[in-house]
Amino acid sequence: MITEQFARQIRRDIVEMTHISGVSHIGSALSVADIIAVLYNDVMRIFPSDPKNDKRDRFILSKGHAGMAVYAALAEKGFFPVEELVTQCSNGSRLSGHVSHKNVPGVELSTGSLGMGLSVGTGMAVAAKRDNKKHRVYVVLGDGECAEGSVWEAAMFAGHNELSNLTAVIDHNKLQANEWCENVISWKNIAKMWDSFGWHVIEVNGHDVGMLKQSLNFIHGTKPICIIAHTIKGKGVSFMENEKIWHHLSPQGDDYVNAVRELEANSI
Ligand SMILES: Cc1ncc(C[n+]2csc(CCOP(=O)(O)OP(=O)(O)O)c2C)c(N)n1
Repeated sequence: MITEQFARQIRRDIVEMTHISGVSHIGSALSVADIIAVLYNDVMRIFPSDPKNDKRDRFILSKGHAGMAVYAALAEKGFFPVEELVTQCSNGSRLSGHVSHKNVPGVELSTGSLGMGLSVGTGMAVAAKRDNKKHRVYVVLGDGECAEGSVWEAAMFAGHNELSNLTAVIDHNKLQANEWCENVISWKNIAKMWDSFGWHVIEVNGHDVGMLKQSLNFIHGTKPICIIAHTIKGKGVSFMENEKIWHHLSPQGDDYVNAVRELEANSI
């Protein structure tokens, strides 16, 4: 499947999951859909029928509330049945609202409490380096999440230890929950901050599949990579784009019908 089509299918699955569960974070998941699509389709080494294969690249969604995007990618790649996606967030389902590794093949780490993923990712990267293993570690963070102090402890550790096998992607949609990031804690210069912590920084359009592919495949000789992906929260469903309310609203009635119509009209 070409990556644009894969991303569209991930978005379609996200709309379905949030519609059926009545639970949301749909804007957050749509925001990161292209990044997840490129990682799983073009970049990471994955083994859907042998998910714990030691050669696999490691992926952590630190903004765990957008877990539907990861569940969709894993199911579409064959880690578990696609039919199971609609159970997400229902009683007894292994697919919880915030992404969980418990009994879910392909998920490395349960997240949801923001600020945790990069610390675990740096641990995985330092372990791989010491054992001379060749896999890479990818961590996706929210921009609001970057206000957590633990992110910067991990960033400093990774820079100091020259973890060149680690890539962090900041889903820079400029929104967090109910407010614009700049009205909560503003980034004077987010790229310079990562650079000053010893990372190689790349800024890209986080919905441009070609640019994402190129930057996610980039490896620096000594530095960890930080990709600042400029994104739009709610991307792909026009009336959800840049609208704070779609952080927590789930699509019902006409909203659901119109979201599906838009995604199917634009399908490749
Ligand atoms: C430690 C912690 N504090 C607060 C929350 C509640 N919360 C869930 S999502 C969110 C906003 C996150 O914003 P951002 O990282 O920018 O992600 P996005 O806008 O893409 O959803 C917050 C504050 C949380 N999950 N964890």
